[in-house]
Amino acid sequence: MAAAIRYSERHVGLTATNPSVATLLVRDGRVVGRGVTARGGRPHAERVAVDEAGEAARGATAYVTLEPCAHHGRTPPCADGLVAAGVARVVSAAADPDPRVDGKGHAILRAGGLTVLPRVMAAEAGEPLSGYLTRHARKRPEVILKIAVSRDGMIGVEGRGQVAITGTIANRQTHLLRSRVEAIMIGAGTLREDDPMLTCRLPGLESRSPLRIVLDPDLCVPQDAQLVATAGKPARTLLVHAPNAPETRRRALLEAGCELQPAERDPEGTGLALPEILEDLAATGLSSILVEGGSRIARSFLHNDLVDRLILVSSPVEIGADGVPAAITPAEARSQFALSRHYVFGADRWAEYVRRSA
Ligand code: AOF
Ligand code: ZN
Repeated sequence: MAAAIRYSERHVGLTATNPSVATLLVRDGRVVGRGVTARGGRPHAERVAVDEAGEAARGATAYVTLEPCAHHGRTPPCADGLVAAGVARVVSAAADPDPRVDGKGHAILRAGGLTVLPRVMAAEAGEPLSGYLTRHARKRPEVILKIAVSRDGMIGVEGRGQVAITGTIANRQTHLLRSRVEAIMIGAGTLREDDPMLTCRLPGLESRSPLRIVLDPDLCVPQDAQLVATAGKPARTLLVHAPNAPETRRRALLEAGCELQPAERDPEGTGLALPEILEDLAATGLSSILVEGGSRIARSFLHNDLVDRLILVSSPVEIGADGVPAAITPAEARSQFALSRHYVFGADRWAEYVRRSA
């Protein structure tokens, strides 16, 4: 199961609206078939593994990181596929909260005469499935908030564009993170300041760039911004705007290849209502978002208690008193979240926190 869970990591971020699941078929101590949910979500992992194993699947044990599906979607149920292939035993990890599955997969397997061993390493399997599980449990995507902080607690300087805070290793780690999420989100302020690309630029992983989302109530993003100029080409660009954003801007941005999504303004009327935006994104099947914006968007997510994972990257660089302070200090992070991982990347420290379970 540990090997199956590692294999399931392969397509995390690439299978929306499905989770990235893996299946290993083992017979006589040898792996005879393996599968991971294909890019785009289909075929499912079990189908791929059974096809690879062919006749060798007969009498094998299937290790699956999520309960096999029971529904006729765009593909026939995986539980039926495992029965038909002659698999003898299924060891499964996480339960599938999708109401079309939710126990019915295991029931089909048992009715087909297979031995079923559920909930083996369920917690570990839940890690690569965390976006999918969060979307079902909270009706919104999993939110990862990443903040790079200088020694004196700043994230940049107003009006100075992108300021280098973290070093090469941490920056590459950020790109790796981008390759594993389904979307990246920033606010219009960061777009104007930094004019970022928000793509994954690790050699070989460029095609894993996620959807780029900008919260831009009045659609004031410049037409020559990189995110607009490259909309749809290396990656999609989605602009979330207030209902009364100017129609001329809407038309120009659609023409440039951007996607648009309306959202209500927040109660103060300065930004957009985050909980509703996330709910709408989840309804389209989006399971994970990396928030890489500035202080304002970070504060909104923290203030609305919408952060599932917080990543604080601390660098030795000094910015000075004209800097923009980070939305959260390491001390506040430690009191509000639980530290889950900690790495040293060159001169930088990369700390990952998770929501304290309520
Ligand atoms: C599996 N194996 O590899 C995955 C599963 O839209 P569909 O027909 O592809 O079904 C989507 C549902 O299938 C999804 O909500 C989840 O319950 C399950 N995902 N199941 O047996 C897989 N990715
Ligand atoms: Zn399936």
